[in-house]
Amino acid sequence: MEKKAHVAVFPFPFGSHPTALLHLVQRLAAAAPAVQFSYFNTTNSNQKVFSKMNLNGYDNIRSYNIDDGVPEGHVFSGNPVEAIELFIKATPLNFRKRLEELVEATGLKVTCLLTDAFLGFSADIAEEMGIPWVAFWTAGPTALSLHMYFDLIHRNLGLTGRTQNSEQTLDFLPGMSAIRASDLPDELQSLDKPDRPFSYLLQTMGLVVRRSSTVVLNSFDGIDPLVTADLKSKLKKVLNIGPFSLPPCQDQSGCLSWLDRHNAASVAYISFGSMLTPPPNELAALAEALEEKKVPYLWSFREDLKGHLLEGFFKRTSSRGKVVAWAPQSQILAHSSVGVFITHCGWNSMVESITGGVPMICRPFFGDQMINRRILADVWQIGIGLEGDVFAKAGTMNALDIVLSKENWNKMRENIGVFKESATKAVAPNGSSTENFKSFIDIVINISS
Ligand code: U2F
Repeated sequence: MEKKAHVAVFPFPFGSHPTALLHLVQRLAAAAPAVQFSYFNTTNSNQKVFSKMNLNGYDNIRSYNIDDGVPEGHVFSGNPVEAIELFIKATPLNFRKRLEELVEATGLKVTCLLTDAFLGFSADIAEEMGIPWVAFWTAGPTALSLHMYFDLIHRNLGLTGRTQNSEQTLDFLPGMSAIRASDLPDELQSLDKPDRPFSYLLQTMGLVVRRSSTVVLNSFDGIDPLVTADLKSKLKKVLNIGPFSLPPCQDQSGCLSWLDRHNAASVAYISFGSMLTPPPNELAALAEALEEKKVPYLWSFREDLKGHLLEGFFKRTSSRGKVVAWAPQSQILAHSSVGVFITHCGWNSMVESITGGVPMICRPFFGDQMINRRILADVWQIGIGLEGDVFAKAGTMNALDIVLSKENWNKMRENIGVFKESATKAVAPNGSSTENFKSFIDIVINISS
């Protein structure tokens, strides 16, 4: 019987992770129309990502709903980690069960497992099935490397909590001399037991990712060459296939035409990604700073405006500010009117800012964001952090002054230009990322194993 390539895809259903993976699947499905892609995701997340992306005509992508681990009638406490932990507790059974049902019902064997790298249990599933595990790491190479060096970091720094050894640098690791212990995400700060499921998931991933046949990143060879070379020496195969932007939403609120009416490099674009909102006191401080400096702003603000603490600010400043619930971010960052991006330093946002050539003001919160801030502010010098690492009125006004001053802005633009040039080369025909994507297709559609 002829064997057909069938790729089972497991996303991590939070933040931009599932969209980023579905975007990759879409590109693969376009390049390999004879291959079947089965995308297993929680019902909620499936609804969200499939409504955001136009997959009309992609008959070779099918979605399947899996259990999200939320007990019936469960009332959430408001802590965003709760949904993540419930989901993790339901893994890997939820994925396995649905996958087995599908194979049994269709007789279509799985020939490759393509998953978010967070889902380290995929190593076992792929091994049992005798197929390759291709892991998509949605953040940057330094964060991946830090997870892989988890044991060594703990041995060298003797970490027992965030306050300890905070200024100590990680200069014992290749390409990490600027990173400080305090930049490490919580998941790497202490040796956690399975009672903290997210930390446990990531710590496990750091160990098992070596078993993947390939790790794919939204990065390019010009970024962090030392870290990337080290990753290449430790992993079986590393493919930088970026930079790519996640598909932007429709510009229903007219953000781009609003930007057209502004001077070059004058507007502050503000977004904290797909999961975060700064605490109320920081939101107020940021708003006060923007108002006092009279900086035109475009704010992607996911909260309900009615009765919100900032409702008055948005009304008062409506002649020079625009607030939208979700913005076509990559297009905004490519617009010449945007002078600064006020960001949480999520990896995709950072990549889009580099591609658009926009200097950043950083307010990182968790995960890899502190690492990204350290690199982009201290090493690449394409943005700056905030005094005390939080939004306070004076510090934010100061940061706006620094980034928007002609001399600093030009210098940062020049620094970004170096990355932009290497990014452009990477995705050009015959560029490294273009070639790596071709290898990625070959690996994913190969059915010899
Ligand atoms: C998690 O980050 P997020 O998903 O919160 O943030 P990003 O990686 O920056 O991705 C946000 C994406 O959402 C898009 C934006 C990015 O592609 O263009 N977007 C948009 O289209 N419109 C909007 O109004 C706002 C955003 C995590 F929190 C980070 O620490 C990780 O680095 C990241 C990747 O693993 O995932």
